[in-house]
Amino acid sequence: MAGVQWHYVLKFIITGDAAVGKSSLLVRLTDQRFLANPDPTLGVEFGSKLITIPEENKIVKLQCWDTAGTESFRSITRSYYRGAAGCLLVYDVTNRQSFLNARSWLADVREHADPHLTCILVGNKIDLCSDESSSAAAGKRKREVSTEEAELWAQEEGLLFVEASAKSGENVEAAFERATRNILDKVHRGVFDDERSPGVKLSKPSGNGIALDESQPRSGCCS
Ligand SMILES: Nc1nc2c(ncn2[C@@H]2O[C@H](COP(=O)(O)OP(=O)(O)OP(=O)(O)O)[C@@H](O)[C@H]2O)c(=O)[nH]1
Ligand SMILES: [Mg+2]
Repeated sequence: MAGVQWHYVLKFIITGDAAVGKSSLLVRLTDQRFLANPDPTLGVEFGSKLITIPEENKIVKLQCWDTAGTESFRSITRSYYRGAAGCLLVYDVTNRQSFLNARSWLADVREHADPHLTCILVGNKIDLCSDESSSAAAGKRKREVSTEEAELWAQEEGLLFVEASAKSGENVEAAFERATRNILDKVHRGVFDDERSPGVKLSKPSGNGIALDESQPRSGCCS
């Protein structure tokens, strides 16, 4: 893959209630770090990351729009859903209301994003309930959403599902990778394509400034 910057660019959105850890998941993905006191997102934030899908020998650039969970920004953030190929629908496993509210975030996504979008339900903050017996003593919150309940709802809605922690990093990259594999599978089956799907772009042999494999012929107006 020498010389190739990316084979696909995919647009992702990250949505869910305020304070469930959306920005923290994105910072973990892009910078491999955890901010204990991040600022709430005012509108949208952006992050991008190259990931490799080894079995396909492909480099994928994820362009991620991290949206505010605060209700007052909802009409602004909805406008960023358009054309997204992937969505991380995030709730906090220690906050049941954030799981219940995921239904209305999903309804919004389905109304405004590509109908073929791949959505992965992410139960964040599992570090807080890694050891339930000592969590009360340590002043930690207890789990309020079981893995089984969330998994069942995800199945009913046709969502992928994973539990993760932006704090420890557990399953964060894996969540994006699972969604990416699912999107690439849709690309191979023709569900998404470069022409019709604004959130999916394939590298082209010329004209867009992308460095290509040395073995590919180069084109140019003056050669
Ligand atoms: N223990 C723990 N805390 C987390 C985790 N992820 C985020 N937090 C904390 O949860 C709080 C909210 O995190 P944010 O990433 O700002 O949440 P958000 O979903 O982006 O919130 P908005 O931008 O307001 O919608 C912060 O105090 C984070 O440090 C996690 O995996 N574990
Ligand atoms: Mg945020």
